[in-house]
Amino acid sequence: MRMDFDKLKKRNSFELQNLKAEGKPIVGTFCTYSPKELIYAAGGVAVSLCANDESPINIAHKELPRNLCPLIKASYGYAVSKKCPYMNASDIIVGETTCDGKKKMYELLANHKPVYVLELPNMTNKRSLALWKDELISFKEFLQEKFKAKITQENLLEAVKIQNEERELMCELMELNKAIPSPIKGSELHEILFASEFIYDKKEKIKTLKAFIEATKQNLEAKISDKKRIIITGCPSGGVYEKIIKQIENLGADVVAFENCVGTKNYRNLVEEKGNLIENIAKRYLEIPCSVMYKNDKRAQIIKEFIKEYSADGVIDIVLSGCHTYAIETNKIREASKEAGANYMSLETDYSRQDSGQIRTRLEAFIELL
Ligand code: BJ8
Repeated sequence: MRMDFDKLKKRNSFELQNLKAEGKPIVGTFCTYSPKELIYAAGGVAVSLCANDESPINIAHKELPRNLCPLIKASYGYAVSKKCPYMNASDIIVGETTCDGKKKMYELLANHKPVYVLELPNMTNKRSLALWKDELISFKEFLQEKFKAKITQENLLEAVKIQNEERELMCELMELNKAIPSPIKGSELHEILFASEFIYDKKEKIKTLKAFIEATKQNLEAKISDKKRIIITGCPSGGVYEKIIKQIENLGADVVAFENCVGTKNYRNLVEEKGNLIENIAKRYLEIPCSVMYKNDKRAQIIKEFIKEYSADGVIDIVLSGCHTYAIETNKIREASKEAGANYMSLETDYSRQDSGQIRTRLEAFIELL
């Protein structure tokens, strides 16, 4: 069944070219805060941009500092080297004022591509919500103007509903791993989550998800398993998949959940379908428990809940080198993990392979301890 996701991903990367040829607006996104509902309501397609390997980082070093987060350098390197097909196909790139590195990268990126930056507030209070709602209204106007589109109550509601349905299914899929033993290997789940970001036909994606969930449910077996169960949290894990996620499995433990933007951060919380839709969209996105927010207490709470719900033995917090906000939150997440009865380890790393041996040794010691 997983093959269906791979096939769909491959086919749809070709389809992106067809969508472009048909005149569909293609909007490149970097972050979970990008309000996809507005893009879809404008008749556009939101595409995730490449940022998950070290190949373009040297090019980025010509303009960006070496000690910057690898995700930002890879994003920029891909953009200037024109090696990201999704970036090349994009009519506009949408960014948000999240961390400082990304903000400054967007300034440089604007020399290569049209960039629209949304001012994401730093807090989640009432005033911040009002600002964010205003930003979304301006973005809506921008999309209408740029793509000669009309965003109506009807097409926005349709976009909200389809995004909600996808979110619910993605959460259902991830939550299957609460079972013991977890039915989906962490590496497989990561690949599905990753691939699903590149499937543009929402209806087909929903169909494939439903079939996958059903097939997995039917194969659930109640067995005794002594495999240690690990939750991944922190920075996005796409660029460190081989040296962390795969390695954990090679060492005989299971990754049961991803509390990051590859996983649950992208899908938790629905947009309320009644009332003022722009305000509801603003509220939903402001709920994302990202470390860039002051104060981001929700993440520690979620970790505690996840440890119980997924019967986890350990939490591994991925900190990409140069990511100060996630690095600062490590103490909070360590405390939360301890409180909920799980062991904790933070792993600071970048996209290079230089520390693979060292990471394997640390993972080995951590898993032995569980
Ligand atoms: S919602 S996690 S995708 S900002 S890792 S670039 S924070 S220095 S990726 Fe992120 Fe949106 Fe938050 Fe998710 Fe900066 Fe940290 Fe690098 Fe980061």
